[in-house]
Amino acid sequence: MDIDDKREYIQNFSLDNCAHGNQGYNRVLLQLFGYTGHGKSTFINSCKYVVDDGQYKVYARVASAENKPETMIRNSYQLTETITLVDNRGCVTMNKDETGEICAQLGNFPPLDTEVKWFHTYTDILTTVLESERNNQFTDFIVPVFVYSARKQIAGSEADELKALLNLAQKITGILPTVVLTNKLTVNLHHITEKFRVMGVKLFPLENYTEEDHVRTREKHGDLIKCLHEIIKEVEFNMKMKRDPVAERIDRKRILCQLAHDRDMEKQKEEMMSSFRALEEKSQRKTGPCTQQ
Ligand SMILES: Nc1nc2c(ncn2[C@@H]2O[C@H](COP(=O)(O)OP(=O)(O)OP(=O)(O)O)[C@@H](O)[C@H]2O)c(=O)[nH]1
Ligand SMILES: [Mg+2]
Repeated sequence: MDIDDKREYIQNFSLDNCAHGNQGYNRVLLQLFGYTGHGKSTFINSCKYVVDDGQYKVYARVASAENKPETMIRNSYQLTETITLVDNRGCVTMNKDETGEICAQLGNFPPLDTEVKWFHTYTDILTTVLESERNNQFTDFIVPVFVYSARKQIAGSEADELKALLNLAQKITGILPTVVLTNKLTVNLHHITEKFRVMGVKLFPLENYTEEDHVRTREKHGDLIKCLHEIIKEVEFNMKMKRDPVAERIDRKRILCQLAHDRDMEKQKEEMMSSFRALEEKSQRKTGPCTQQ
């Protein structure tokens, strides 16, 4: 298949034509997630450029620099009649509140096209889950797409953190995340691809088109189309199984609430331990150091 055939496949993909029909799904949601400044919004603009095959346009606002968080609203961008890209809010570090929020976004609970606030408690997550009854988002077939920049190093402990995040994304969506590795024209590429390969994920190194540099190249177009084509082929494969969107939604609610509950218990334990330590230190200061007999 050449680039044009693959583009056509993406453009014409319809859930209705899958092995068992649409099974109650009416849209494929490519859920982009990852750290801030790694190129999620730039990837959206690149995807629109290669699939529409027209002029380069900025659809998703891009940060002026990699270290300036830009996207705060969970915006959606329609790529084809069936496929929509979601620019989820990126996180700066992977703390307990942010992983909870990422899971809520990946589970498709917060409404689209509204501002994302980070969660703090179990009640916050529960509220989002209950409020999600207002929207009809259970009819979306969710595909997690992790966006990571090859310019960033992955230190030893960060690899474990990334793996845990990818596992969590798989748990909540039921689909193995695809990894888009932006900035592939970097000296680190080999080192970083090896780190992801051992995690067993599907990896697509590519160079995004940007506002400053969107001169079409066969390689950039080819990499972007190949990535989208593989993602959609995977959707078609997963649709060969009998699925139930309502049951999947219930499972996601259960997983998210359990996660939020576990996090809250952990935090409470940490708070108790630290106030216990503070009390201990205070009482030691009062009694003074032990005198030797
Ligand atoms: N050269 C090059 N620059 C890129 C690439 N991908 C992203 N950038 C640049 O990296 C910066 C950050 O990109 P964004 O798309 O705003 O990153 P983001 O992940 O959406 O960030 P948040 O919205 O803050 O979460 C921008 O200046 C982009 O132009 C790439 O593949 N190559
Ligand atoms: Mg962004």
